[in-house]
Amino acid sequence: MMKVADALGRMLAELGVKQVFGVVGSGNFRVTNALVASGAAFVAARHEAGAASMADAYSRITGEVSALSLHQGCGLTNALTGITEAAKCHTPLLVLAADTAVGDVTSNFHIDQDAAVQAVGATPMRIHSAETAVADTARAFRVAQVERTTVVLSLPIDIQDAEIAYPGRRPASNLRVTTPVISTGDATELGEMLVRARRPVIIGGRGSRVAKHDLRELAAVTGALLIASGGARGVFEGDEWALDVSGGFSTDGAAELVRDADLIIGFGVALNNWTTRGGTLLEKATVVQVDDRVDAIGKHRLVDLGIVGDTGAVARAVIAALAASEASNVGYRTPEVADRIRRARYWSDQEVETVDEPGFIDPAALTNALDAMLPEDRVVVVDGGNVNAYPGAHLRVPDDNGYVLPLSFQSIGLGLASVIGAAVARPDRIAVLGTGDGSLLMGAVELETAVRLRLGTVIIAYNDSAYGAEIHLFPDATPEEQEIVRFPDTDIAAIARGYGCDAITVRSLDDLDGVSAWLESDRDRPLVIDAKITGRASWLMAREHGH
Ligand SMILES: Cc1ncc(C[n+]2csc(CCOP(=O)(O)OP(=O)(O)O)c2C)c(N)n1
Repeated sequence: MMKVADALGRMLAELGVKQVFGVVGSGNFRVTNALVASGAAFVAARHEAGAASMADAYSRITGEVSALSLHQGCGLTNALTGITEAAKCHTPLLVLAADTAVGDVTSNFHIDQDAAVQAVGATPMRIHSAETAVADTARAFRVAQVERTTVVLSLPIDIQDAEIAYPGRRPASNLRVTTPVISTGDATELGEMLVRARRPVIIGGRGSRVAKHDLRELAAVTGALLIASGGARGVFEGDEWALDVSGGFSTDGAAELVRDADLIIGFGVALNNWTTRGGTLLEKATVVQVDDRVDAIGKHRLVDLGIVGDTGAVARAVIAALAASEASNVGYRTPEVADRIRRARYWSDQEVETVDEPGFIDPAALTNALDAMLPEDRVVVVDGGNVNAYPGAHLRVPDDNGYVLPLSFQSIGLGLASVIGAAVARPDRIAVLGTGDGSLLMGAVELETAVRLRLGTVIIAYNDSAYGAEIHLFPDATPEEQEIVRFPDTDIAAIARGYGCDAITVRSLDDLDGVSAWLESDRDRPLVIDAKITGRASWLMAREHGH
């Protein structure tokens, strides 16, 4: 006999949970220790909001279900923003949320956890009794894994404490999942559309990551150009016919090439306002959307043809149909376009007007310089705000495991915890965060976590002593009105050193010598770059808001 909490921890480890993030209180002490005793690694965050974003980033990069362990009630509410972000991004995440004992509605910790979870778009599940707890938990793990959802499994503390026998036959240990496939007729039709097109473009979203090699092959046969959505940046990196990123982060030249397409096929991509620049990139093209979720088709943009199917299976079926008919197409792949792609691919090659203001560094010049200095084998994580375009678009990424954009909820402040999750997921790479001072300070307490984990992570704080986005969104505001979004200059480097980080203050490119020195050090702690930047609107802000 064993306690339910011990059985659940052991079974989740057996099902494949390797990594747990959380903040431990009385309600999740036992289940978390059971996971650790069965081989899972645990990272103690300093705030549940941080733990949630760490788990989210970890699972985005690895594709594995990680666990987020929370105390009942307030542990869950503290984590809700990160849980919302994960749910919106379809991160396969299992939240183990302790809950008050069944019927104990007068406990201080009591809230209606299922209603809270439902409200933010995650999937509420719970263990219902000691007898069903193991099966309930296995089901929750499977739903998170197979449906790619964020499941919050509530664990009432009285049920956790009950005694059960560990089951001999484990649920879900033998699961086969069949993916939807496309008929030969539909594959042939899609193939014909592609070979007829003169300027076809394939946009790959996060759902294209599993199909990236097939999509490169399909694009090669049909003369299509390739480009990633923001969320999937890096997915086609290295292909000579691929542009970097579609939408808000596009260079002008890349946006032009997408806008001139006569056929656009989105694979596993939402085609939202960011990826399509409010739909303007799709206006001239016939648009096809391939996704394994029917509710994704036409959700953000109406499309001419929707195909519900596994992105890889669809790509392979179309390649086979084209091979059978021996059809191929030069399409968009002309020498002139090759030259345009080379010039338009990266932001770091674009002319960007820089501002010369003594004592402050231009954020574009800073980012391009860091891009050249930092090792290419990296994971880039990007926070929100006015400055987000610089790390988001100027720092190059090696592949689709090298980029995390925790902005599905457009919440600022998730960057620091996300970069910690990314660094834990990819200890072989250098993790780099680009964040504003406002965003960083929202979750700065996790600097301690990064130091404790000895993460050699680079944190670029674009410090304009303001919520810059709000200043540039309201250019006609009076100085008095702007006061509510301006702050005194904060010595972020000193704060970071206080937590145990290495830190430098940067006011000019010459100060980046400190980065070179750190790169040559043991890199056993984070480097925080407090970059005092010129406070101007980013090119993205200027384009979107016309100033
Ligand atoms: C949780 C949350 N609160 C408020 C906002 C509104 N908001 C968007 S950008 C921003 C300012 C961000 O400041 P900072 O991180 O310093 O970046 P900057 O805009 O200065 O580049 C705010 C408050 C938000 N998106 N998310």
